Amino acid sequence: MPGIRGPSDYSQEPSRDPSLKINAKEPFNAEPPRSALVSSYVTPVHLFYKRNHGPIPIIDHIDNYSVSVTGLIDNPTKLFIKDIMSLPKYNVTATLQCAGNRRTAMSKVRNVRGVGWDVSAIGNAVWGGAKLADVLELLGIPKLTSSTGLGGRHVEFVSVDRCKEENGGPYKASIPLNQATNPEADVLLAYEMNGEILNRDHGYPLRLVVPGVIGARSVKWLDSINLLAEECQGFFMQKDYKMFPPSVNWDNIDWSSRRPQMDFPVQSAICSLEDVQMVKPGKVSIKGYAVSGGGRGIERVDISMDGGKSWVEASRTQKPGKDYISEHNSSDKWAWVLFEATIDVSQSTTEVIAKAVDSAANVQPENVESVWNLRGVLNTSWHRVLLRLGHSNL
Ligand SMILES: Nc1nc2c(c(=O)[nH]1)N[C@H]1C(S)=C(S)[C@@H](COP(=O)(O)O)O[C@H]1N2
Ligand SMILES: [Mo]
Repeated sequence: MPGIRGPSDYSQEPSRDPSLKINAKEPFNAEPPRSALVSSYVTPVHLFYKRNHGPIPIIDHIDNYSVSVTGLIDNPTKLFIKDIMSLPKYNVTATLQCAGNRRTAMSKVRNVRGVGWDVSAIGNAVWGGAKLADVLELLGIPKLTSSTGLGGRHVEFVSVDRCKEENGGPYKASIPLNQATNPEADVLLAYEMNGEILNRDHGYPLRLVVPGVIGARSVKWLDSINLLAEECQGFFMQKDYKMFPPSVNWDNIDWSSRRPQMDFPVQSAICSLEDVQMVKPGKVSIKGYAVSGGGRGIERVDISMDGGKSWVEASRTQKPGKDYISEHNSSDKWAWVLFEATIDVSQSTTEVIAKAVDSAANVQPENVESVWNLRGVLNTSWHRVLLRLGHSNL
């Protein structure tokens, strides 16, 4: 098959924006600077974080490219790009977030394993493609199905890439069939990002986008779709991206005791300031993002300057643009909110805290200690930045 490259052949990587902060070179893992992240509601493709576990596949000969559909389905078949493009096209604005976002801050409490990320392993894009529910219907599986006649209850997505964690095999993940066949879940087989053909880094020619769910389930470079009785047994579903309490360590870990992480929790971060930032006395603008998983929108974002004793509400800066609206446009419940507040700084040091509340009244946890876990996933603790008055300006 064209495009397959060994798990350590990095000779043909695409070129990337030089402003990205590289957290790992091979595989390529990079995030934009904080301030660039919140300068637009829709994250430009070149600034969108890139999270990989192997070399980027090369898939050309697009007319020959197909996704095989196998497993517990009556008519195993092959899907070509033209089959997917013949279905109604949807543009879904959805925020993709890596479960490892903000891991670096978690590892400062106690060391964790995984690529270090600041607060920008997240981005908001307009994904264009066919709804998975329509694709499965085309293959004979009706909408809102939880089990196929042959007992398929999970849909597995297997990639073209090759990863060390899978012993040189492809990246893969699965979602439950009832989510896959629910048109309201907005799961897409996407071939566009922000109105352009998907680029190589983000899954060209076809990727899965599972809105509201950790990025790890949005498999890039699709090779096959399999109907399974059980969830995918791949590394990233079974030996990674699970939720463990702070008491579990590498000696007592029991992977089988936990479920794979799916929906991400409520999250926010201040992006106009670094963790420790020199400022002039007077007005300081606070800008950032807030998002929640599972289609739960953001209710509000609170800002504190006294360790959480009192709070003021931030305002929403950017409303969804009209840029990519098509005839099948969906709502923005999967997308982040950008917020802004102006504070007055007079003390020599001030800690500024942001915390978001989602539509189900879920709130970010106060301390990173209470959510610490050995893999360093889902650090959603209150985001804190320390402002110091710059002496040269006094
Ligand atoms: N085939 C494949 N799909 C993948 C990955 C990967 O390494 N290989 N990484 C996953 C993870 S962990 C995340 S967070 C998102 C990142 O998507 P992006 O690089 O488009 O931002 O892709 C997911 N899909
Ligand atoms: Mo991720």
